[in-house]
Amino acid sequence: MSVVLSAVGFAACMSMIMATSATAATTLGASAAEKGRYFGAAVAANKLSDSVYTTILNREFNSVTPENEMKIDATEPQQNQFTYTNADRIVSHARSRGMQVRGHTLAWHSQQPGWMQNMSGTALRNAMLNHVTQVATHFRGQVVAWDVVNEAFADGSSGARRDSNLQRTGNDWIEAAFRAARAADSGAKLCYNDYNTDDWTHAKTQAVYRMVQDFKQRGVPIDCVGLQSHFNSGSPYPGNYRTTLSSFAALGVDVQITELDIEGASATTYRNVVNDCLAVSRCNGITVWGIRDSDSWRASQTPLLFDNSGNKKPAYDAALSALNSGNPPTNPPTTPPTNPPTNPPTTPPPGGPGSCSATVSLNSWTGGFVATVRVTAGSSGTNSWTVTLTLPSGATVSNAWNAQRSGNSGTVQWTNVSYNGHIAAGQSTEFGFQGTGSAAGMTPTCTAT
Ligand code: G2I
Repeated sequence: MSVVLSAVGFAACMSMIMATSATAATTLGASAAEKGRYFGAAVAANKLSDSVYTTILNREFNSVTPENEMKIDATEPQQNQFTYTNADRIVSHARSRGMQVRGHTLAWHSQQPGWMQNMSGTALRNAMLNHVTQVATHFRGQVVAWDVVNEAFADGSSGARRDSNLQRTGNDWIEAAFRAARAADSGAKLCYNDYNTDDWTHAKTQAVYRMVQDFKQRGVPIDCVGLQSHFNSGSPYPGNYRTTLSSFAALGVDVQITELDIEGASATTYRNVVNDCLAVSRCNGITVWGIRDSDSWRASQTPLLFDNSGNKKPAYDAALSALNSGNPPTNPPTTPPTNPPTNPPTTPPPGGPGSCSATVSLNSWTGGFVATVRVTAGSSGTNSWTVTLTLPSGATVSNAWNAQRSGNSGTVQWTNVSYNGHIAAGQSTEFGFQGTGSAAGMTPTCTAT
């Protein structure tokens, strides 16, 4: 009898192992997509003819940021003469392979063409706004998120704006740039992007936080904050990084890790960064600033996930396994919830049936989207819940996590799975789904039982 039981136990165990290994994603992009996120790389147009480079790019990443090709000196080398050849090459390489594109960057004190460096006052303000308008219009519908303004705050303890010709046109230059970008491309997420804003206690981080808070309060159109996260011995990964991510997210913006590289490529630090992003539902993606170490602006620091020959480094394995073991689980969940009850409760949990509410946040790109639905219990909590959502015509759900669904288009009912039906009073849980088409404008209703 014990032999039979062991055999059954062994078979059950093996099938769990096989189920897990059969479904674990094997690339960064695929794994991130299962978590409703992207994993991207900065790409240089002149490397698209290098087959080692493009093999890794095409296999591993589902988001691309042009490293230099969308900057002001590249796109407007002479005033009012716009050149998009190299940027368009990257965009077309990415989008033809289903990768999304982050635009970088519309307004910046650096990499200005000579004509702009020599400008000031109203002429510069108007030239900057014209640049934002023209470039955002050219890439409308192709770029998921824009770094509208880059690196506008000073380093050190002042918390002040960085002095620059743009800053000298008036303190409102940043919000003017965001308004121009929104007017030109209402579909792109508009981000403020900076470095040395990773440590929550730093004056620069706090200053950017206050600006974003002010923009949200006054209705300036901002959707996201980019943390460049160039970590090295002088500016190391801080232990409070997750607090920084979640604090920005709590302002009602997405958070994106936009230019990640880590001196020495510590596997532990890469794992920590991935885990921190996965722990914050509005952290919607990570971009590494280059593919191989030799592609890095800091090549001698060997800060990336692939070595000079294109081999995966230990940091790659750490990042992938952190992505694969992160939340939310894929659909259907292949691993049990982290804290399943060891024995079924003998009496129903307190609370419920009560009321609940639901909100949807969307991460959209041309032809697709990821929706995150937050279910919040009313004052008596829930034992189970159902959310009803009507997708616009043409939108289809391709996969989902943390909820069961009744169909994949039109009006879809989502019900809790075993481990997230019980929500204590005032608390929340999240489920998500990925699909094709456009899911804009969905209004969820929630019923608690
Ligand atoms: O400096 C690292 C990054 C910091 N945040 C903003 C990013 O846009 C910035 O990227 C780097 C690129 O990785 C470099 O590739 O920006 C640098 C310029 O600020 C880029 O370097 C420039 C060189 O300075 C130029 O001499 C060169 O012509 O790259 C150009 C294209 O290869």
